[in-house]
Amino acid sequence: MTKPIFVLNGPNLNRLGKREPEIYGTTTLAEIEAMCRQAAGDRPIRFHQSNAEHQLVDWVHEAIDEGSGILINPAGLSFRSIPLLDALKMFPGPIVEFHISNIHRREEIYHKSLVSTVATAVLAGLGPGGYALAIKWLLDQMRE
Ligand code: DHK
Repeated sequence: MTKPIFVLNGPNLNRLGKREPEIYGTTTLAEIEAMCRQAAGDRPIRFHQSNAEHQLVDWVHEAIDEGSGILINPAGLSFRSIPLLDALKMFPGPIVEFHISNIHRREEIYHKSLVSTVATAVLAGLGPGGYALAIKWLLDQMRE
């Protein structure tokens, strides 16, 4: 059984398409999900979004038990969530932290991600299309 890649999205990402299009573009989360599934090919994807910290922690626990890799856009939880950080520390596989925007060019509050201290790789500023690149990278890690 091929273990799935978990693609996890944090608060407010359900509003993509209408949310600050000058920063995040107009691609919707549903369109991003389709891009991820296409990029993954035969590899199963578990694609989730929640505005609730505890739900993201629960999905990381599922990934610990069942997943091969995690692609996570923690959104605003990147910068303050100890529970999410603690859950990610338990994940044995590769983790890609992903941000649509270049958080380092934005307001100071977005510059220091806790998740980056445990992520295998960090992608920021590539826009919504970057999700597919992150999936491809994760697939390569699983072939090695
Ligand atoms: C999305 C968010 O919601 C912000 O809180 C992050 C990230 C940036 C993004 O670029 O995808 O700071």
